Amino acid sequence: MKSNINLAAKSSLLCHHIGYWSCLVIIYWALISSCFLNIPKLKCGSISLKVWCESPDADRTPHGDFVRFGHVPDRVMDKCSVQVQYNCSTACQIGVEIVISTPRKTGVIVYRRTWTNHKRFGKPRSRTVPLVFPPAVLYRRHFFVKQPLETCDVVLRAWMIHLVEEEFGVSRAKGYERSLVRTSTSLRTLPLSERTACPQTRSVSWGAWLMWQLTKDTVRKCPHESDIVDILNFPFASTGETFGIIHKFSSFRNRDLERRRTLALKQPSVTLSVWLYLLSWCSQSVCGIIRHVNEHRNYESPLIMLSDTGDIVLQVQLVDGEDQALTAYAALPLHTWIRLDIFFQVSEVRQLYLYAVMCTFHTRVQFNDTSGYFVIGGCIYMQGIHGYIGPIKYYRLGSENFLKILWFWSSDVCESFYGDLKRKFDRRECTQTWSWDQQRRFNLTLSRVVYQDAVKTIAKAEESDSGLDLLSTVIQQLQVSSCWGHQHSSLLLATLHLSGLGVPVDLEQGHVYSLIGGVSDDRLALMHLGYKHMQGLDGFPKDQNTAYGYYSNIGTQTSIDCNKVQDSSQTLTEHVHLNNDDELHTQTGELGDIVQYLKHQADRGDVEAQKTLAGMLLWGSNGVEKDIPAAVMWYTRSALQMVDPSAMYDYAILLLKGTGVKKNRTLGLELLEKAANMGSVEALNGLGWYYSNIVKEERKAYRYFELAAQNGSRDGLFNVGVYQLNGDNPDKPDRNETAAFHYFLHAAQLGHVDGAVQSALFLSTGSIQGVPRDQDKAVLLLKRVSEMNGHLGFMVKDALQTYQRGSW
Ligand SMILES: *[C@@H]1O[C@H](CO)[C@@H](O)[C@H](O)[C@H]1NC(C)=O
Ligand SMILES: *[C@@H]1O[C@H](CO)[C@@H](O)[C@H](O)[C@H]1NC(C)=O
Ligand SMILES: *[C@@H]1O[C@H](CO)[C@@H](O)[C@H](O)[C@H]1NC(C)=O
Ligand SMILES: *[C@@H]1O[C@H](CO)[C@@H](O)[C@H](O)[C@H]1NC(C)=O
Ligand SMILES: *[C@@H]1O[C@H](CO)[C@@H](O)[C@H](O)[C@H]1NC(C)=O
Ligand SMILES: CC(=O)N[C@H]1CO[C@H](CO)[C@@H](O)[C@@H]1O
Repeated sequence: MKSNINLAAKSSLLCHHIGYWSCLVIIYWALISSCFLNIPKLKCGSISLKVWCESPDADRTPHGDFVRFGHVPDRVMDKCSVQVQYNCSTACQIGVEIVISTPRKTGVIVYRRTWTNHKRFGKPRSRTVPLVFPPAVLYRRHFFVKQPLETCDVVLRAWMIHLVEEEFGVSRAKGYERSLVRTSTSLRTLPLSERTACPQTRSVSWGAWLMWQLTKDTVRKCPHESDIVDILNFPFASTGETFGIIHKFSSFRNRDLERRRTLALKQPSVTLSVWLYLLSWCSQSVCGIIRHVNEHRNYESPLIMLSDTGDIVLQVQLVDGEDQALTAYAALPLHTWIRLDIFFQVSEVRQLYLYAVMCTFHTRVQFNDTSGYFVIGGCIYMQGIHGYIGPIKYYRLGSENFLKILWFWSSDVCESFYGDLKRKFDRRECTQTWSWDQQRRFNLTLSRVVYQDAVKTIAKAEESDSGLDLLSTVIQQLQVSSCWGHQHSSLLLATLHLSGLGVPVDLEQGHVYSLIGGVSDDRLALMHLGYKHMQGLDGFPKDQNTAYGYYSNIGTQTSIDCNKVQDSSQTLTEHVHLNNDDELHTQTGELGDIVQYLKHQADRGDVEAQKTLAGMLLWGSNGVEKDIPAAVMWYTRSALQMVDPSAMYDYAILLLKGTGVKKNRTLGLELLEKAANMGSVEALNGLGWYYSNIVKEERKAYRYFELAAQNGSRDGLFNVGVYQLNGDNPDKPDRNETAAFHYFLHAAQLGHVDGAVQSALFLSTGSIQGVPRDQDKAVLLLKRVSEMNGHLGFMVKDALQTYQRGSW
């Protein structure tokens, strides 16, 4: 009813070219699409090597010394070797090392082999070095490996130092740090659960074996913590509105990591890697991809946005409070998966590639990821992109080289899911009509006809022997109509694939169609996605942040829908248990006994019957057709003839809003006052509404709202909350967000839709004093009000009627 806190987007300036902190945006898509052409997985890595890592002179000295790997294993395994090629211009020492990082410790050298070279200088040579990995890295927990190590990162590196006469024989433990040239590569490792047991190499005493058998299933747990965070591991369907995912970072529990992070705040070095699939460029000047809102609710670094020309706009805040922005002119392609890698680092970045932009700032950048929260997609301050976002990886402590990231991703990139998503969107019959602009112009009538036809075919399928064949036709019809942008078709397809009705269960197809439905902002598709993510069903990752992203959208739509009584496509939702005959009995429509009985009683002047009937007619519930004039007639009778306070209130609101009856404020106010005097709590709130919206007397309005709230009116509670939030109460002009939150929460618990949306936002961001973040509670609150959505009610009613006819 009132607007919320507003936060103005900060100004965008062009960057100064006097360096200190720099950032680099790299956009890959040529690279990624080549992966989709079914080039074997490893090729992705090697392509990226060629494209991105050509820096000719970085790994050799002017004298021609170099060290590099020839043949190198791609993963951690027993009994393997690496070939090292090197060229010494003078006496030198070469070393090969394996360095591992575990969730608890980083940079532990577990293997080192060194040798010296005193002859044949200036000629490239090569040596094969056997690699020995500790069993704790190779195998799972077993008799011989009691404490296996979970590794985040295994790096194989080689280095070379020149030997100076007096240094012979001196400890060379610091070889790598002092080296002239060096090289490294990441090795893949298996997670603990996928490793094999260590082969038995010696005999074991019976007693020791028995002890092992007794204790082997006790699992030692240590907190897993990594500086690489999967902010999202499943695409999020972003509708281009102000709804998105809220993510909050906490400090590392691992002291080692936390120390590194706090030290790094002075010289931030972070990397963000985001997958995008755009359906259109931004419809306003900028749309959010990822934004950081700090605890004072100002934008902080970084803000990554998409412009209306498809370019990437990056904004950072400097420590002196100034904001700076730069644009990476990319004109991002639509309808293809793109990966955006954004590096922020202190050191100067030497390489500059096609599609890469570098910018340096004159002073330090303000960066603290534990402050405030991050938004993916839209939030109340700015709309999000239209398309899909995710997966997203965030390297909190930065990533030293691009290669390592590419490596990290290359195994995910070609995974069939994304391939499938791409195939789906790039299918030929879709590409002709799938363009969003065209689609808006396209007449949806046709796809609706196809959909209805498909639904009819389903009904036919159950009666026919060739039912399953018919269903495969249905799937084809639905695919066409989904391509044309018919939302219910996408959802129905998703349901068929996920539940395996008429087709084998196919989760990937189910996911693809669920996401297509979600991005078109369809209420039921959003609710479907939110619910699956909340519960982690059907292969959707369980993730309350994502669930919140969907439910906040549907919650807001529910609040808007609530005010559209006249919309014929919604009705009140009712929970009906199909196994309860009595409940089913009340749902029998106008000709049913209950409704007939109500009509009879209402005619005889029973106020309760009149009000119930009026409610049914106004909303079209209990199988009754919506009939607003008839509803108004019954309300008029109960209010004016029977002098019933709650009917008076309902009728007064219809009069004040002019719903189904001619607007009459005088009569409306008179009825409200009468009803309030007769003890109607709703009427107290209605009076507040009258004074606040119609005659604009805030002091009087607040007093009525407060009275209503004290008497347990959920609307009253919500309205008092709004006054507290905005500081609109003339007697107490200080804003108190904590108090506002508690009013909203109280209203939400009584089923107030806007109260739930507001309190869930505060719970999700954890941004106000005394209200800790609680994403689970936020999702639950929103889920409850979302299920009151009138469109869901319409669907349920339809489904129920079909059920009663005994049809599929
Ligand atoms: C090896 O080093 C020598 C100088 O020490 C240089 O002349 C030669 O070109 C180098 N060889 C290669 C293959 O780089
Ligand atoms: C980062 O933000 C957190 C949370 O607001 C705060 O406690 C911490 O002091 C900040 N660190 C720095 C260095 O500003
Ligand atoms: C679009 O729909 C209208 C009815 O809503 C219909 O009269 C018209 O023929 C349709 N146009 C096309 C191009 O299908
Ligand atoms: C409002 O209702 C009152 C009482 O029924 C009536 O006298 C008055 O004419 C109505 N005003 C309008 C504008 O219809
Ligand atoms: C805000 O409201 C809360 C709870 O109602 C109260 O405890 C707190 O003192 C208020 N703060 C201010 C600044 O008035
Ligand atoms: C209509 C009604 O019930 N009003 C009561 C609301 O609560 C206040 C105090 O809490 C009472 O004084 C009112 O009579």
